Amino acid sequence: MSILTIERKVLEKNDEVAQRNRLFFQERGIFVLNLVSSPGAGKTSILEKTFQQLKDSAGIAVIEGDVQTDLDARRVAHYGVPVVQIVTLGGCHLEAKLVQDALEKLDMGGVDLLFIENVGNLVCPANYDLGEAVKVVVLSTTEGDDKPLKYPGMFRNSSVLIINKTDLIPYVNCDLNTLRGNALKINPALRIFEVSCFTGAGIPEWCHWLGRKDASGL
Ligand SMILES: Nc1nc2c(ncn2[C@@H]2O[C@H](COP(=O)(O)OP(=O)(O)OP(=O)(O)O)[C@@H](O)[C@H]2O)c(=O)[nH]1
Ligand SMILES: [Mg+2]
Repeated sequence: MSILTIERKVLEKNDEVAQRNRLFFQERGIFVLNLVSSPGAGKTSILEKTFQQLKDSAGIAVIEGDVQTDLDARRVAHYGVPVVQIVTLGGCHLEAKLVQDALEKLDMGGVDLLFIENVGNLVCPANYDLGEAVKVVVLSTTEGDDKPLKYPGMFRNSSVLIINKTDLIPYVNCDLNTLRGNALKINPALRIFEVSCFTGAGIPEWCHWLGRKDASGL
C-alpha cells in the first residue's frame, strides 16, 4: 500500500515540473515531441531522416535520453543540430526534471522544434509527462502487429504512431492492417504514419505534418 502512495507522489511531483516545462515551451512557441519506443525501433533513425528534410527550414534542437553512452547524441550532432545527452545510468525513462535540467544546457533561441528521444522502453515512459505537446510512439514491423494490444499504455497516451521499417514487411510476420487496427482499437484518435528509414518512404508525409504544427500541437 505504501508503495502505491510513494509512486503517486513521484508522479504528482513529475507532473508539476512537466507543467512548468510546458509553459516554458508554449511561451517561446516551441513544438515539443517526446519520441518513445522499445529499443531499436528507429527513433534516432527517424530523427536523422527528419533533419535531412527540415534542417534548413526549421530551428531544431534535441534532448537525447539513454541508459548509457552518448552514441545517439553523436549521431544527431553529425547533422549540426544542437543536442544534449541525458544518461540515466540504468533509469528506464526520462523524467520532467531531467528535461528541465537539460534545457539549461541548450540555447533555445530560434528553436521551433524540440525532439526529446526517450529511453528505449515500451512501458515506463508512458507514465512520465515531460511537458511535451505530443508523444510519438514508434513501432517497427519486426516487433509484430500485436504490440499495441500488449503495451496499451504507450499507445493510449500517444497522439502519433510511426510504423517504421516498412521495408522489412516482406520478411517479417507483421500485417499492417492488423497493426493499424490494433493501434486504433486502443486509441482511435492516433495519427498514423508508415515509414522506412531505409528507403525514405513515408518521411515526406511525416515532415509535412511536422511543418504544419504550432507550439500547442494543434
Ligand atoms: N531495415 C531497416 N532498418 C532500420 C530502419 N530504421 C532503423 N533501422 C535500423 O534499426 C537499428 C536501430 O535503429 P535506431 O535508430 O538506432 O533505433 P532507436 O529506437 O533510436 O534505438 P535506441 O535509441 O537504442 O532505443 C539500426 O541498425 C538502424 O539502422 C528501417 O526503416 N528499416
Ligand atoms: Mg536512439
